Amino acid sequence: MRRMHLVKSMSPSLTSLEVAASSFCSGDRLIVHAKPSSEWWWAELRGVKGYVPVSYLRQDAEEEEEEGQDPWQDEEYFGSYGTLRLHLEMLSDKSRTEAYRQVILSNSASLRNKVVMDLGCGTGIISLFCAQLAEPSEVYAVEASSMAEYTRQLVKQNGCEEVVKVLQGRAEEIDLPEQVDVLVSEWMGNCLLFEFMVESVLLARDRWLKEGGVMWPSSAALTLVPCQANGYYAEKMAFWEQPYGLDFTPLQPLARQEFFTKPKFSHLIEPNDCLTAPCDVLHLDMYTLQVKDLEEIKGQFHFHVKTSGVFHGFTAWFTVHFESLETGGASVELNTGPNSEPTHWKQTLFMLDRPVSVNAEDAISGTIRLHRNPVWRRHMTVTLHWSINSSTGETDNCQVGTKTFPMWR
Ligand code: J7C
Repeated sequence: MRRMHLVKSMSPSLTSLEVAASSFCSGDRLIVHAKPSSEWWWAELRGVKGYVPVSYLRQDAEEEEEEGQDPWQDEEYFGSYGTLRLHLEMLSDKSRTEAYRQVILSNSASLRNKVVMDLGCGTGIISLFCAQLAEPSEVYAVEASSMAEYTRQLVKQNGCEEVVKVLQGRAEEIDLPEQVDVLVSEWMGNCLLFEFMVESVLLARDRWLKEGGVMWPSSAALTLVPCQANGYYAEKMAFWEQPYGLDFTPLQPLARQEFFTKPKFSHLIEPNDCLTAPCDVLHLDMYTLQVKDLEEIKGQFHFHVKTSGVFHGFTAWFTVHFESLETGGASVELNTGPNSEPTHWKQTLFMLDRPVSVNAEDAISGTIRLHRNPVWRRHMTVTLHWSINSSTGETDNCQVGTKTFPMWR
């Protein structure tokens, strides 16, 4: 982790410093890269690295402020789920909500007399489906936000209070009177993991799921495709080429920084804008996945371009699977990709800094790395590394690139 520190007084004589080329002054902000001893830290100032005496440093006010903050930002997070806006968005998403309904319906016989936990139940829709479509003995509907008070009313209003017990609190902190047969949750965020609610699900699994119990979803995959994004590129970048007949291209570096640094959530890619067949780059098994695995997740891809076009970036989406409890029953899938009905997650677009023309049969291969923010636990960065190998076989026609996208910090 890089930490900023302010220098509190003039630098001492630097004779003992390895890099004495740069002295520092009161008020300079150093980036501390490592703290190998309590007296000397390895730091950087204006691009020059060296050891600095700790006694001459004081902590940045900004950092001090950050230290008092909750790395999970729960107040803000659960605050936003205490209002209707997000619940309306989730409930209005038919593909999402119907997928869970279908899971309950197609497993209704097996759910008889089972104990279910619905983690992050929101307005309680999944719990209500359970009570309505199956005959579980108990459904524990766990919700941390203040919406839980209303959820309790909704359960009563719909005559399900005998079966559905609403528990308000963080899933990590609540106590259930018994272990559960089924742990169901709708925890997926943008690009699957953003929000990292999945951590709460894994902790609940380890604490409350019976041996041999069922996880819904049972697995998840992240899919990637190299794509064109002509509309978005024109709107944010090509625009500066000739507005009103004038040359505004000096603003393009700024535009790149402002619009292409972070991924674009809520992108809807047309199937025709996919330059290749998509490829699953990550696969999560909800039975074996561990919290520590979330820190860094890596995947690979190999694509073959179908038809010539402009490679503007990569689009990502996810799919989750729900295994069937019924013998021979088909598993249910919720796919948020361009060949399925659009969901409220839409897709996530990662724009390259510069578009690249590609031809049919060119190969695009590389890696993806999801790196969870070590401080802000609901955030991550996505690093894409790619190389394009031309089908014409020209040796100098291999282009490589790397780009790291913060989501959001
Ligand atoms: N404990 C209880 N409720 C939670 C937790 C948790 N650890 N994490 C998220 N929620 C609730 C949140 O308040 C909201 O109603 C829903 O789960 C989030 C669904 N978000 C999503 N991306 N699927």
